Amino acid sequence: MIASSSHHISQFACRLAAVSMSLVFCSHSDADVHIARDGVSDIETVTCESAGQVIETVPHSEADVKRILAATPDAPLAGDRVEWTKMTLPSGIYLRAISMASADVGFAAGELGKVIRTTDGGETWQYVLNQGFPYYYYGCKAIDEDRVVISGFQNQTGEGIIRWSDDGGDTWGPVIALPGPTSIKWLAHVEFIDEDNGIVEAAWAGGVHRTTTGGQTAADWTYIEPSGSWFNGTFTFLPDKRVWLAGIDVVYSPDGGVNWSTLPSASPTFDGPIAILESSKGYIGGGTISPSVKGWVYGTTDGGSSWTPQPILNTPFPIRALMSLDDDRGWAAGGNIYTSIGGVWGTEDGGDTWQLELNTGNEMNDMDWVRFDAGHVDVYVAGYISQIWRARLDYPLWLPADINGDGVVDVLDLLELLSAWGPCPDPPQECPADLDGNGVVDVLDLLILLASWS
Ligand SMILES: [Ca+2]
Ligand SMILES: [Ca+2]
Repeated sequence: MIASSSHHISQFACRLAAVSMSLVFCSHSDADVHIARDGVSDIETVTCESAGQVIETVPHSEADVKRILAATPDAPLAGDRVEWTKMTLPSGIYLRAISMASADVGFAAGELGKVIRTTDGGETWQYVLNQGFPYYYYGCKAIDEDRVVISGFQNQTGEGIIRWSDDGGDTWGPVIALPGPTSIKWLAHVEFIDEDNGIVEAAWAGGVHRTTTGGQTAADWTYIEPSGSWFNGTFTFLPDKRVWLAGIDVVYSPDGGVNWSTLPSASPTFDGPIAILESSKGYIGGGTISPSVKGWVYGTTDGGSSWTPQPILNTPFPIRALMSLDDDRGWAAGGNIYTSIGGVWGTEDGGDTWQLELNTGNEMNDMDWVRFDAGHVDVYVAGYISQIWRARLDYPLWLPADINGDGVVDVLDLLELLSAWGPCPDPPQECPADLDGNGVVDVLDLLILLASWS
């Protein structure tokens, strides 16, 4: 069913126009978002733009997949400092989102109703859902190895939809349509900070749905429209409930999406993906595919209250996903399917310098990371077509109570603490067993150690 009368009229006008043209753009109620209907494949597409500068037209047809598969060369590695490895997965998937539940188990979702799963740490991926047209999934969040939610849209009804699995993707619950904007209801990325609190983007309406009750049914979600235009790319939802999304506007919520304010824009064109750490340091990116193909990243140290006056990174393709491990290590991924360009840029110094770590020759859309062991994390990037890459980085877990530095807190650390019992020696001698830094090794430090026992 068509969701609103204005939407219906727009579609009708497009159908008439499509008789003589394969792709026709019709003006929607919001001038920055355009709906069209492909006269050949009958897919409804939406374009996000501002003042004639376009960042994205989605979704894609089977013909797009065939053409891009034929055109994409094997991707060379950009350097040997960071080794990215291509994972093995089914061919022909327009991947939009990836989420790792653990070092072993993860999920990735894409267009034409496809979800794939790994159970071997990303090495291989297999289908757990393959609905086909008219289902498109642009968001995916694994809350744990069993519970995973996907978000997207139904291309015929125009509904924004989510779907849950409670058994690691073996079976899926009903397709749930979320009541939302009167314009374009389609959903993009989804994030949960715990099992109760989630946010899903109504990206093409500049809105969000939020839940504080797990989001299992449509009634668990509340719709809010902090922008009213469009958002693009990955967004941030921190455990402390701060939220940032960006597109035409940059919007911020301090409380899980209840209250919103508008922050300054970074780019004079428009913004897109946004990644902010708990320290309030972070990045915002964007780019265009028309009339020129290019991208950018700006930085912030105050949660987006202000941005660097100039880009800290300029790229030859739009940035669509941003992610930070800490204040120093971060990534910017993106690309453009229409010119077979894309990859991952990385920084190790908080955005002062960047290098192209991975040249995929195609569009990357989402990133995630997960701890592999006490000494390493796995970083993932996913995108078109059927591309998932993994980098395993040396990144030791910071355990203050790991006094002997072997990556675990155990009886050896306990013995060190007991042997250091009492007042700390005078500086510059170190006092590693004084875990709370109060100058004495005592029962308070013992409690900290026991609380972080491996
Ligand atoms: Ca230890
Ligand atoms: Ca102490």
